[in-house]
Amino acid sequence: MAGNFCAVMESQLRKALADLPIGEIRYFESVGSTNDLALEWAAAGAPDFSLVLADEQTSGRGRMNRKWFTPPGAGLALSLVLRPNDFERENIRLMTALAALALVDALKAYNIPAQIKWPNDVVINRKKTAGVLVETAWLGLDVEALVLGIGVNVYPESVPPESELYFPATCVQSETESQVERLTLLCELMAELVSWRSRLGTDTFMDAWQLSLAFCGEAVRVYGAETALIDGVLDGLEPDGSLRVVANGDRHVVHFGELSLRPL
Ligand code: BT5
Repeated sequence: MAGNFCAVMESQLRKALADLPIGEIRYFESVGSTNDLALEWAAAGAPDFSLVLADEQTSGRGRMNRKWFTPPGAGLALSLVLRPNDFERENIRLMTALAALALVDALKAYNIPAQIKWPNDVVINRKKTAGVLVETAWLGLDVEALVLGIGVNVYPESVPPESELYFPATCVQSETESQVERLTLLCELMAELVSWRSRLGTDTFMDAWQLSLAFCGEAVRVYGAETALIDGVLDGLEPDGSLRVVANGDRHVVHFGELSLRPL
């Protein structure tokens, strides 16, 4: 497996996460993308809820092959291998929300009112702090594994220069008075992931997602490669997690994976 493996950190992680029902753990000082390693590991039989964590990513990626910036010592870059049950297999579109909701809840420990910028970003005070990238490993026509990639800006060095951003960004440490430790935040995030996974798609899950939605009731612009640009008011979530936007009195339902969103 590629990457610069670090056994000391891996055993620290194992201890810190010992109380959680998770699979195996692999830690690297520097990798291309943790999602790539997790996809390879999934194909090689990684057990459910196995974790790949890296201090630095040299080719971290976002959706549509956009870049995700992960310099050393500054953020969290992790990918989880999930072996989906039947419900999860049929509701892959909820997995991005699972990761986002887990982080929103983990940040409550720091008194941070984080929100979800549909579909895959976590924002604090309207600035992007984290992104989620879910990828799928197929076996024939079946989903063999899901890889849940999560990048979190923890310290200021993790925030890319403004010139490289389409949307303002921040980091967890800049938004709280508390001292943030990456290992502690990781443990809190993992605990929330375990907890929200068991409630995936329930009313509690959908309500929490709706409540965490950023820019609700505000004028937004929704755009996507195959979808006409919509200027309207963000109205909320549909029961299946699609986004509802009202424009000139018409309701538009925007499905997953198609679009981005930004306030006007
Ligand atoms: C995302 O994509 O936000 C998903 C990011 C997922 C990253 C994780 S890290 C662990 C795992 N391994 C990977 O290789 N990826 C996952 P998207 O919505 O397409 O946003 C990408 C855009 O966000 C870029 O085009 C930049 O404009 C901006 N960006 C890049 N790095 C950023 C950062 N650290 N903080 C804020 N914005 C960033």
